This record gives sequence, structure tokens and C-alpha cells, in this order.
Amino acid sequence: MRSDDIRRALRFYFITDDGVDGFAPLDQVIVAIDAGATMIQYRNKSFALDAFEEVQAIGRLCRQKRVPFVVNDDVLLARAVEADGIHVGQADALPRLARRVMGPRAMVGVSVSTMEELERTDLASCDYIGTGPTFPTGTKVDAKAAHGLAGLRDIVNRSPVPAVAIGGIGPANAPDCFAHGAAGVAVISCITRSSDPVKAAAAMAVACGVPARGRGD
Ligand code: TZP
Ligand code: MG
Repeated sequence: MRSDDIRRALRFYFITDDGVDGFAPLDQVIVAIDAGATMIQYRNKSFALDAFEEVQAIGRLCRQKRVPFVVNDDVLLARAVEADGIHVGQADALPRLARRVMGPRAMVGVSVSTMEELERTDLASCDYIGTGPTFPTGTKVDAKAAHGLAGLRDIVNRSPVPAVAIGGIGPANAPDCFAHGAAGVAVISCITRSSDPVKAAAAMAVACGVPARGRGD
């Protein structure tokens, strides 16, 4: 992917929620894509192979809608479903190895919470960083302290690759993230835990300045 395509893809980045009852990841992705999400990540901290077909279905839907699809943590799962990329954390596969397994055209993203992590990350092997939590979040149990908008700006300014802000983001504070240099915002609970996910996803699309895709588009 070219770098301006990557920046565009990061704008409204939806990550599946593995902890919400009665709202399956595929249904979450349908809501996000219909609203205009520009990138999808499958994240399941307790992934087991019986969810494989669901991940494949998400991948197929993303391909059909031309929305880049990445898998969190699991490089072999990403390969097996022919995802467009992989997103790794500091404790996962090294970006260089992830890139070797995924191939030169794949998107490789890495999580960076602090300036120290930014400095020790092999950014030459990455297309983007995910940085946060920007605001406090209850979704990631082991999240570090929120770095706030000033922390986001510091990391953006030092990063040679585009940054997507993550953590506690919703329609009200997404514009602040863009104003502080984020190429995109990654969200989970503002959509998945909303009493009206369709409305919440539409509000995110407006906040991100992306058009709704709508059913069937
Ligand atoms: N990494 C840093 S914060 C976070 C992850 C995966 C969780 C983001 O979820 P939410 O619900 O959008 O705050
Ligand atoms: Mg990880």
C-alpha cells in the first residue's frame, strides 16, 4: 500500500470487541463498515480455532467492501485468512519477522505506548504505529496510563510512520486526536458497547470526516 493510502485507511479504524455478549465480531464489522470504517482489525485475546470461519468471513466481507483487514497478534492466523496485514504489540512477533511471514505488500502495524517503546521499535519494518491509550480505557485490561493529547502529539512528532490514536476515543474527542497529528483513530467500545451501535458508528464516521458506505455499496 502507498503511504497516502495507508493514512487514508487509518482514519476510522475499527477493532473488534471480544468481550461483548450478543454482538458477534462479524456483526460488529458489518455495522462499522456500513458506517464507513476505513480499516478493520480482528482482535480476540482468547482466539481458538473454532472462530476461524468467522475470521474468514470477516476477511471476505472486508475484501468485498475493499476495506483493509488486519489481524491482531497472530501472524499465522493473518496468513491463513489472507489478511491484508498484521498488528503486533511490543510482546508479540517482531515487526521484521511479521513482515517476512506476511510478505512485502502486507501492512504491518505495531503498538507503541511510550517514547521509550517508540525508540526501541523497528519502525523501518512497520507501516504505521498504534499509540495509546490516549484517554483512559476500560477495554484493554493491561493498558498503560493514558498519555493524553500532549503525549499523542509528542509520539506523532517523533514517529517516521503515521500514527493511529487508540484508547477511550469516540466522536467527541476524535477531532482532538486529528488536531494533535493522528492520521487516524482506532475504536472499540464507543461502537460495540453503545446502546445504539449503528448510530454510534455513524457519529464516528462524521467525526472522522469519512462518507458512509451504506448497505450494498
Ligand atoms: N490498545 C490500547 S487502548 C486499547 C487497545 C487495544 C483499547 C481501546 O478500546 P476503546 O474501547 O476504544 O477504548
Ligand atoms: Mg498484541
